Amino acid sequence: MSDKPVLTIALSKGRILEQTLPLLAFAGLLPQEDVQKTRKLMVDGPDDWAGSKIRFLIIRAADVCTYVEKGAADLGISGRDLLMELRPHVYEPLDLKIGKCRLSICAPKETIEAERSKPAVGGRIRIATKYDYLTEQYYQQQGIQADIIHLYGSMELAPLVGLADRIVDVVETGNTLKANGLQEEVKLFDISSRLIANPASFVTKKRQVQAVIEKMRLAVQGMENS
Ligand code: PRT
Ligand code: MG
Repeated sequence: MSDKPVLTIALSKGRILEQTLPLLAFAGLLPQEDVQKTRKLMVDGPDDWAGSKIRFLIIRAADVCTYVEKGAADLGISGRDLLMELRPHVYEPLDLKIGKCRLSICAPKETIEAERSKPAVGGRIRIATKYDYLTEQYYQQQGIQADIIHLYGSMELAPLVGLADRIVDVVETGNTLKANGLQEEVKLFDISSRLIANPASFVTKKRQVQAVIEKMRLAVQGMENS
């Protein structure tokens, strides 16, 4: 019988994926092939999981929000940084407690020291980031004029070559900052990855979506206690 409902779960490839797999394993929700090796973007999961057929989409972290918001996926896993920046219309029922990091304003050591002795008044500052919205919001609240320089990656380079005065980026160990002579100046938010759900799926596939949320909740608890 192939009339089982299909439940589609969007996974972020890249650094979150590795930490997602043990949670999925705990919940009995493993993909049928090695998603870290395959070049397939859509991979089957269990054929009969709480009465539905599971499939996974393996996509760029920033695209997970879009797939879930538009209903191309019923559920997904996304970093809180991206949820706050992109503000998709999705439910966020569970903190998975993986992909932990923080979103911070960082600057060269010399800049921070110089401004400690002589605070910059007025003037504009240039911030390199891929978090345009969150950066703009923060500086607006501070009453500081900020020019956002949008970059797609390796933000840490921008202050070194005079492209920007500061960066707003994710920091985990701080090693990348250190290697590039930068320091954390202000921590804006603590970040972890979240399970997200399409609001319509929440209604039309309520039983299956709830089952995934509950199993994943137990998986998070299980991982915490292990
Ligand atoms: O890298 P790519 O452009 O393909 O995609 P992406 O950056 O959107 O995805 P990915 O996989 O790099 O990140 C996905 C999610 O992982 C982010 O949205 C965060 O929620 C989470 N996360 C957790 C991180 C980090 N830790 C992290 N360390 N995302 C990025 N980093 C970067 C950080 O910006 C720094 O440049 O890793 C670098 C090293 O960090 P340190 O402090 O450990 O040196
Ligand atoms: Mg990255």
